[in-house]
This record gives sequence, C-alpha cells and structure tokens, in this order.
Amino acid sequence: MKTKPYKQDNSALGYAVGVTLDRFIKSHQSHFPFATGELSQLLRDIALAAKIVSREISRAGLGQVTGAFGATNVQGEEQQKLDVVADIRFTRALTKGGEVCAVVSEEEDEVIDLQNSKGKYVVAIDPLDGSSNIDVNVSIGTIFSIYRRKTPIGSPIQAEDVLQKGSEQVAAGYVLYGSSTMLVYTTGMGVNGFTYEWSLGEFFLSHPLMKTPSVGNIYTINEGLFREMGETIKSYIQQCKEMGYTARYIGSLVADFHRNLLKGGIYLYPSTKKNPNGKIRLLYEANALAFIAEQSGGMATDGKARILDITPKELHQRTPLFIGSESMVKDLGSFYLNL
Ligand code: AHM
Ligand code: MG
Repeated sequence: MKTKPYKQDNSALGYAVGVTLDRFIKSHQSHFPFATGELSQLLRDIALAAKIVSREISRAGLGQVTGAFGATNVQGEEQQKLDVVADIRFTRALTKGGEVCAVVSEEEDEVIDLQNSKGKYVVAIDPLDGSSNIDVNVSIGTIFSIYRRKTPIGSPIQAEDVLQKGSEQVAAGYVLYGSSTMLVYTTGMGVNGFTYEWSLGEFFLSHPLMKTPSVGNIYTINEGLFREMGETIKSYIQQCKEMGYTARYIGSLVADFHRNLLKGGIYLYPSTKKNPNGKIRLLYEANALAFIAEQSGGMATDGKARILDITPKELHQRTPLFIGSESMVKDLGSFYLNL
C-alpha cells in the first residue's frame, strides 16, 4: 500500500499556531535554567481563573453581576460587582495553586499574605481593568505581573518582596475580554498571544512572537481631560493632529494597549490636575504592559524614566504612562527634556 508521511510543521520552532497554552508552557519550560515547573503551574492557574472570569463576563447582562458592589477600594473608586468577582476568582486560583506567597491587588488595600510557606512568587494584579466599561459590554481586561520573592521562602513577607522594580518581573501578561478572549504574556523571551476557544475550553496560540510596528498612526488619550493637562502634552497632542494621526480611546487600558500593539500607536495617560501623578498604577498596570511593550519591540516611559526602572515606594503608586511604538514614544521624548 502506498503511504504518505505526515508532514509536521516544525518550522516555527515550538511557536506553531494552534498549539494549546498548556503544551506551549510545557515545551518552553526547558528554556529556563533550573526550572522546577512552578512558574508554569502559576501561568496555568492564571489561565484557569481567566476562563472562569471570561464566563462570568460573557453572562454579565443576564446574571446579577453588573452594577456597583456598594463599596470603594483603597483608591476611593467605586467597586463594581464584577471587579470583586474577578478579584475573588484570581486570588482563589493563586491560593490553591501553591506557588504564590503574596498578592498585591487593585481591589485590596494591603498585601494579601496567602500563608503559603512554600510559595516563591509574588503576583501583582488588576483583576478587572476598565471599570467604567464593565456594565456597558465594552472590552475589559486583567493585568498581572509575577516576581520572585526576595526574602527566604517561608519567612514573613517583606516590603522588598512586593515593591520590586518592573525590570525584576519574571513574567507578565494580560487577558483581554474582547470580541474574543485572549491571553497575552511574556517570560522575557518574546510575547505570545493565545485565543480562547470556549467550546473546547482551551487557549490556543494564535499570535506567536508578537512584534509591534515601530511606527504607527494611532494616538490614544482621554482628550476630555485636555484642560487639565500640562503644556508639553498639549503640544504633543497638537502635533498628533497635525501629523494626521487617528484618535482611538476605549478607556480600558488592556484593550487600548492591545490594539496599539497590533497596529502601532501610542497610549498616553499623563499627569493631570486631578491626578498629578497620573492615573495608571505602577505595580499592577504599567509594569506588566511595559514589559510586554519592550519584549515586542516597543517602549514605555513616565516622561522622565523607563517605566521598568522605577523603584516603587507604595503598593498603589500611580505613574504617568506613555507606551507603544518605539518611534512614537521617542518622538514624544523630544517634548520632554529627560526622556
Ligand atoms: P481602573 O483600573 O479603575 O479601571 O482604571 C484604569 C483605567 C484604564 O483601563 C483606562 O485606560 C483608564 O483608567 C481610563 O481612565 P479615564 O476614564 O480617566 O480616561
Ligand atoms: Mg485598572
């Protein structure tokens, strides 16, 4: 009988589109020296919680999970029910997994000590970003950063374990609950994006080794705050208009960042009169996206320094954020003296 050998697609060296997240994580674990599999398991825990949160979000209009929860978080922002649901789902997944000793969450005032004497990782997370879009069926996201703890495993959690620079991240990513649900993450060896196939309950590699265009024509900023902004940023916005750039602003950082990552563009959240230090939180919003931006060829700055070089002083510290295509962030730099 004549047979035909099956031609396997090995061309992409482990980056074949369609591979499941689980298999991808497993096959890339060996790239880490002394890997014990804990980081891999941690990424799987996050993916599992993301699936559950994705399910809750997709039913948002039907269940009783929309609307305000009736409390404010440490930053004085009104918590939405889905904010709280997502916080519980992710914290539970991280607790059960056993690899994490502490969690910093947008929704919690203090560091959560998971009382896990074996955990060597610290996670900073915004469980559901884009609060203003939760109830109106517009894309929202989850953002996470993973750090190795500095103090010995089993000892009490210290400030140095949680207040680490972004450059110390061992992995970071986001989940976008958009027209499809996507998980995008990096462990410092490129950025890969996975799309969730709900009927199979799996994330599949759909965007291998993502690279952001070095030039783009999208600028993303809440221009409604124009009067509250400094002169430098006003001039930059004016230049964007003169260059004929397209304005796009969803108001969910993950969704705005993701679009610009794929198409090329710059996201700006500057200091304003209301928020002199900007609005975006360093630990669980800016750092993760800055890591991903750099890994995909882009840049991220607060207008003075590289985001990943900022030493955090507080858990819920805010920062101005300018992030996206390299040439656009560099161009913005010409408006700032020390960029
Ligand atoms: P949140 O974490 O409370 O949702 O706030 C962060 C969000 C970002 O997703 C978004 O880019 C920004 O706040 C929008 O702010 P504004 O409404 O001031 O434009
Ligand atoms: Mg947020």
